[in-house]
Amino acid sequence: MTPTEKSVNAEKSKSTRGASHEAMANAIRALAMDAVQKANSGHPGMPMGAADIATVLFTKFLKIDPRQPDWPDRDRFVLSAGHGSMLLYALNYLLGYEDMTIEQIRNFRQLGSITAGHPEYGHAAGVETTTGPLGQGIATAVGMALAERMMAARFGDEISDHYTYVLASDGDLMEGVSHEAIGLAGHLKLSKLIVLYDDNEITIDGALSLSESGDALKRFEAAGWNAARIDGHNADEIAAAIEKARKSDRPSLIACRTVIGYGSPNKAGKSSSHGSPLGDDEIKLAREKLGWSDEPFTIPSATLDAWRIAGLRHAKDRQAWEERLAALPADKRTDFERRISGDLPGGFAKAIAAYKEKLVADKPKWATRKSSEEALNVINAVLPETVGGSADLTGSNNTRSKEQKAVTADDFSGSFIHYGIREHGMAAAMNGMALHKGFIPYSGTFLVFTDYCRPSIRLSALMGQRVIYVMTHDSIGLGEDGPTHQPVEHLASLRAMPNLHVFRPADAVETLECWQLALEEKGTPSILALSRQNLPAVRTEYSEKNLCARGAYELSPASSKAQVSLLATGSEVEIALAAQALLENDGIPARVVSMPCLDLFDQQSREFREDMLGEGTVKIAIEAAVRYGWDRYIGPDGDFIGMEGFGASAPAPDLYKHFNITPEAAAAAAKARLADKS
Ligand SMILES: Cc1ncc(C[n+]2csc(CCOP(=O)(O)OP(=O)(O)O)c2C)c(N)n1
Repeated sequence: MTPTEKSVNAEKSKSTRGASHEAMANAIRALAMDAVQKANSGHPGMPMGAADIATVLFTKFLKIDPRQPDWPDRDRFVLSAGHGSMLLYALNYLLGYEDMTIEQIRNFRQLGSITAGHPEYGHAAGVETTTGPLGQGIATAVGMALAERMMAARFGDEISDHYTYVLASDGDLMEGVSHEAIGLAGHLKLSKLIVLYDDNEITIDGALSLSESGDALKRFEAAGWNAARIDGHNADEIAAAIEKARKSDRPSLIACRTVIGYGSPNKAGKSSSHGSPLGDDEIKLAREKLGWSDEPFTIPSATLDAWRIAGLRHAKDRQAWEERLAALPADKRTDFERRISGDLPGGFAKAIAAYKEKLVADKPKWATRKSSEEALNVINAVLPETVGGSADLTGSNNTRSKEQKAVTADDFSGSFIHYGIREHGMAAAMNGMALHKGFIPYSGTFLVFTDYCRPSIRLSALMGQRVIYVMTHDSIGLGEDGPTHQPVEHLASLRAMPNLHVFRPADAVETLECWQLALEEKGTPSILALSRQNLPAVRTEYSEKNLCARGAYELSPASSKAQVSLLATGSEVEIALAAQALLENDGIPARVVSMPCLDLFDQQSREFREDMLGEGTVKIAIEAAVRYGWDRYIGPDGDFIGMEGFGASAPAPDLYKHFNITPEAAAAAAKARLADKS
């Protein structure tokens, strides 16, 4: 008999009432069947198949307190297979999370309910991260497990000592990002990361064997994990495997062989139970098979009581933890609490202001990636919560400040992470660190490789997490590496993403101001698009105000009533200033507007925007990237100087000339449009 057949037979003989394991697991199954049926959409198969795993984990191990869902030292549970969201909602209702009422379960997938189709961070308590795009959950969990160890290195094991559990499906493990994630976790020996794999051998198209012949266990083992296979319907085996994994010195994979849609007589073990309601008739049969006689959305009181008692298991642990926190020296405790709240320390603004004064005096001609490095030397000295990193481009991204020590498997006290060439895994891990709380993650790669992190950047934005992406080599200005490395459409496509601030500073002062904005915004991720090439200082006067805060400001006014407004970002601000000089020389008053963040600019009042763009002037935008998105600023009378296609391999000055991104081209365009107008 296979493990599955064994457990299906065992199912018949065990009690399915009261407070038994079977009854508690069946409560999850019943709620999942009923909610999906009522919503007429959703995924019953996964919650039904994984109900035994979840019951053991949540009743015997998971350290949480539903009455204080954000207790910092709680265990994290990540439902990586987010399509099985009803599993998590059912658990949270059964455990007694206050916000997860039976009404919410009834309103599964409906507008305004907290029970969204896939678990969404910030909607319901106990949802640690948004999942649904497969692979993201497991990769995010790596960042959580890393943050846990890093907090322990700073505040002690008595303050940070929790596990990160993941429930992952075949799809999670097939997605490429899982490879990056398990590689990083194995390398850093994140031993408190435990992945429970819902090994049901079924995906949407049918049997997993249609598309997979690999050995998941060997893959994890090769990455430095422990791996075991168990019967995912045998509570004792599940408990023993988790127990063992918790003692391991490496991260652990527990492949739990399960039957998708367990309990459904005609759909169990089949892909038909994956993503559609079972149907009233089949639900009736499943209820009979499971010995479940209660009405839909009704849990027998003995079973519900057993779950609620399980939900209370760790209240004392939480209280004891609070006492330990209170016993910390006052400055340490305050620092911990501040970091968890996400507030910046008092000295931050002052340090930025002092450094800005120095920059204005020094007028350095640095590449903005170098300006960013210098800014980080100041920032990291006053913000102990920043954690830097790079996807193997540390010397190019300039993300490592002077004092930063690398994090290693033996020493988590450092604050710089060598993510390796794992951009996607890096971005997801940063989400995990931000969600965990206690850290502000930032890390770098080339701007062109935002494409390699985009699904995680999207989740940073959707979840409103303060993750800072330091993306250097931001245009053809990178030169000889050529079109594979030269972003052209990236700025436009990133700007299209809601709740993401794309900053493209022009010099050292703007870079510092953009860093300040990125750090001060708790609920929005930022991209800092930075140049490889050196740039002149354009901000030569001190302003206490952060001029980048409204997205755009007039950098250089016209000599008299302006006829032309030159709008530019980053490295092209220099070109705009030179074009202004050419125009002024020819008697055409022109002004330059630096636009380091179009996202912030778009949020300003209409008056501010019209005023800044220069009503009645001919508007010429200059950006070494595609035009997409700029027409809303330049209007029908303006023009755009930038890229029309991919770049080329050559020294940067040659490329700017070749692609006609020059002061002369901008001045000529302005004159031509002025002539059209008159
Ligand atoms: C990145 C991504 N691609 C595709 C999907 C659509 N999708 C949802 S579940 C799934 C696969 C289902 O197989 P499995 O992961 O084994 O889940 P199970 O059938 O066991 O519930 C797919 C392709 C998705 N959610 N995310």
